[in-house]
Amino acid sequence: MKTLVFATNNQNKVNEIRKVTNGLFNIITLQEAGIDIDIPEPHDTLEANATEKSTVIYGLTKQDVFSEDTGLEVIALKGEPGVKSARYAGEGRDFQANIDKLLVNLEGKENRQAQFRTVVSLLLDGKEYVFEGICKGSIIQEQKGFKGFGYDPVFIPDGADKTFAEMTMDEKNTFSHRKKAISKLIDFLNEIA
Ligand code: ITT
Repeated sequence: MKTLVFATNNQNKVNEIRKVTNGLFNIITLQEAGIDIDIPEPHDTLEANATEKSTVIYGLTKQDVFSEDTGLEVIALKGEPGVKSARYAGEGRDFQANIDKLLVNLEGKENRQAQFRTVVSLLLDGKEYVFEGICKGSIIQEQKGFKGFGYDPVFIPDGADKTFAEMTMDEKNTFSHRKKAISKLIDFLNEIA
C-alpha cells in the first residue's frame, strides 16, 4: 500500500481525508512522523502555499508527501478571505473571530455567494502534481451547527438546505471542495499504479 505523508497540522483535514481515502493509502500525519513545526504559508495564492507546505515537508522526510491549502472566496468581498482564511481576524487563527469578521463585512450585501477552493500539492519522488476542488454555496446571516471546523457554520453548499456544520462528515464529503481535490489525487495515483 502506498504511503503518503500529509503535510498539515489541521486534524480536521486529516479526519476528512482519511474518510475519503478509506484505507486506500497509508496516510502518515506530521505528528505521527514526529515533525512539530508551524508550516510556513507566506505566499498570496493557495497554489504557492500548498507547494510551500509539501516542499518543506519533503525536504524534512524525503518521503512522498501531499499538502493542501484551502480558502473561502466570497464574491462580494472580492475573493476575501481567500488565501488569508485561517488568519482573517488575526494571527490567533480563531475560527469564531473569523466568522464574526466575515458576517460583519457582509452586513448589507445582497450577494452572499461564496466558494471553498482547495489546492492539493502532491510530491512524488520530488516531482509536483497539483489538483483543485471547488464547492460553491452561500454565506448565511447567522451561524448554525456545531460540527466541522472553520467557516462550516456559515456556509451552505449549493443543493443543500443546511450548513456544513450541521452535516455529518459523510454528508459534507458529498459536496466538499477537499473531497473533490482528493478524489482527483486518488484517480491520478490509481492511473499511474
Ligand atoms: P494546514 O496549513 O496545517 O494544513 P490550516 O488550518 O492552516 O492547516 P489552511 O491554511 O488551508 O489550513 O487554512 C484555511 C482556513 O480556512 C482554515 O483555518 C479554516 O478556517 C478554513 N477552512 C479550510 N477548509 C475548511 C472547510 O472545509 N470548512 C470550513 N472552513 C475551512
